Amino acid sequence: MSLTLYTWATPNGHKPQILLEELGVPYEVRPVNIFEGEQFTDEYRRVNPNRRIPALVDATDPDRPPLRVFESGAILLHLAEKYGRFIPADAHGRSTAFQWLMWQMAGLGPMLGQGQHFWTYAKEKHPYSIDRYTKEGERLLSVMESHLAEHEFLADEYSIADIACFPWVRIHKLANLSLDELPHLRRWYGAIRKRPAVERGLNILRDHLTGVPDTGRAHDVMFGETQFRKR
Ligand SMILES: N[C@@H](CCC(=O)N[C@@H](CS)C(=O)NCC(=O)O)C(=O)O
Repeated sequence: MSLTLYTWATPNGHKPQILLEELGVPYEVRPVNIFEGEQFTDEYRRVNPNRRIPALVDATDPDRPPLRVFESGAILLHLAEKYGRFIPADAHGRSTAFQWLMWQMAGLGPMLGQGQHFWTYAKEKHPYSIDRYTKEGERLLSVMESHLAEHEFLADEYSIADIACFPWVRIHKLANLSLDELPHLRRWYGAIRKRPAVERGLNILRDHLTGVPDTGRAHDVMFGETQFRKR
């Protein structure tokens, strides 16, 4: 009876990797090489119908069939609630953590993801797209900056809200963004970065570097025909 995390070394994969290391519970890592198209196997579709990483299979309850959990935000919530940690106990604190978690899932992640795509990975550099996602990325980071000027962490105590946002702030340069003018965000980032569990979480699959290898195949799998044929 175990927890199995299907993941790859990307910001969305780092979120549950960090939380599982913070929790210190036993789990198994199954690498899914998204550059080689392993997310498109029939076996993996049964774990994640959306064919993306991460996904979790929770087979720890002997009285229930294994639960599959997809979407990184849902995985963080599932684990935090299961173990009663890294989620504030009181209603106000929980609501604040949920708000920042939703903000990350709907805003910070998708927008920096697009910024990273157009700035770093797109073969043709498209000024309008780069400008749009750079500006939106700057806006989102400034929202965090203002909040962190008055709060130590996003939801007052270190929580899944911070764990969700941290890996996306970490890759800001790939999205054409800078933290130079954001001292409170840098303070928050530094405090999280030096946590031993964060270091361990980032080291999982570290040799599979964040980023898309610059080969035609990886581009096709991630952004081209393969991506759209495999529904
Ligand atoms: N909203 C999803 C996004 C998952 C996602 O887009 N994962 C990327 C890696 S960061 C992926 O699996 N990409 C593979 C592909 O595009 O085929 C989540 O947070 O879990």
